[in-house]
Amino acid sequence: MAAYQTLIVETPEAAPGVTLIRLNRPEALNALNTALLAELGQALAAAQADDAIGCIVITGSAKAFAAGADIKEMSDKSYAQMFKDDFFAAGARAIEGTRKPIIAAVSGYALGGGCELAMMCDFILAADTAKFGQPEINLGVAPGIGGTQRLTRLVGKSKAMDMILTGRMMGAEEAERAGLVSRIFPADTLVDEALAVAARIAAQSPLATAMNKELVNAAYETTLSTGVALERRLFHSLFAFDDQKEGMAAFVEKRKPAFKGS
Ligand code: CO8
Repeated sequence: MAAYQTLIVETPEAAPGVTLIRLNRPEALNALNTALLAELGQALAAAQADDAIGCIVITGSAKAFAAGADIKEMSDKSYAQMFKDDFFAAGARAIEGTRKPIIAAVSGYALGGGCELAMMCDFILAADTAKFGQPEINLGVAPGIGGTQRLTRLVGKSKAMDMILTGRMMGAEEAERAGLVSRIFPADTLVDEALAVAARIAAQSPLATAMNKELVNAAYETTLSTGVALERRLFHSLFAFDDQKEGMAAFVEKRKPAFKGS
């Protein structure tokens, strides 16, 4: 497996079919810089290309998932540089372009770009210590990799405005109530729980999983009637795969399915 400077990437034995990506810049509370986002893109591309991998977990440390974009890297940049580099767009595209499910396992701070990274994942599992926020207003700027758009869709306008205009943090329970987080676990079991969830996903048909992910994401991009029509088409198309025959035969024969991704 490739050596990374800002990540620790593993395929844990206890979670077959899962790539675990740990953000690893402890000196900066895992702040996202150009190097980290480039490596994250590489790690995601490797997981996407590996047929043995069915799900990806991104996590940080106990103290911080990621405390934002790296303020020290950004502070002196000019508009021309930001525009020319299309700052962080490549990193965002790498995450958005991954067809396998990505779970964010968030402990501690998920602030600014860290909260945005978590929201770019397919769902968020949180430790009871998690703290989410979009504090960019305190720096005289705004979220830049989707925070104003994704937080608003996830928690609604009132709470998104409250979070973004005040820069306050919200804890795990408020985040779960608001719909930002799907489940909360005790901090010391979070990664193991996330790996168990990911292993369960990785054991399903990879074809059906990719289509399900595509369909849920379509709900954000289209009207209800177009989304429902797309769902019906993809549902019908799933009957072209061996995995549909295997899944339904296994149910009838009262055994576990063995999906092959064909
Ligand atoms: N960038 C760079 N370094 C950071 C960051 C960061 N975002 N966050 C923490 N660090 C560093 C600190 O500078 C410190 O380094 P050092 O020891 O060298 O001084 C080290 O990490 C530890 O941090 P603290 O001593 O501050 O730890 P505390 O426990 O006292 O506080 C906090 C933790 C509350 C999380 C605090 O560190 C903090 O407020 N961090 C900044 C949070 C923030 O403002 N995040 C938003 C950043 S802007 C952003 O994300 C924009 C996203 C869009 C960009 C996309 C562009 C297109």
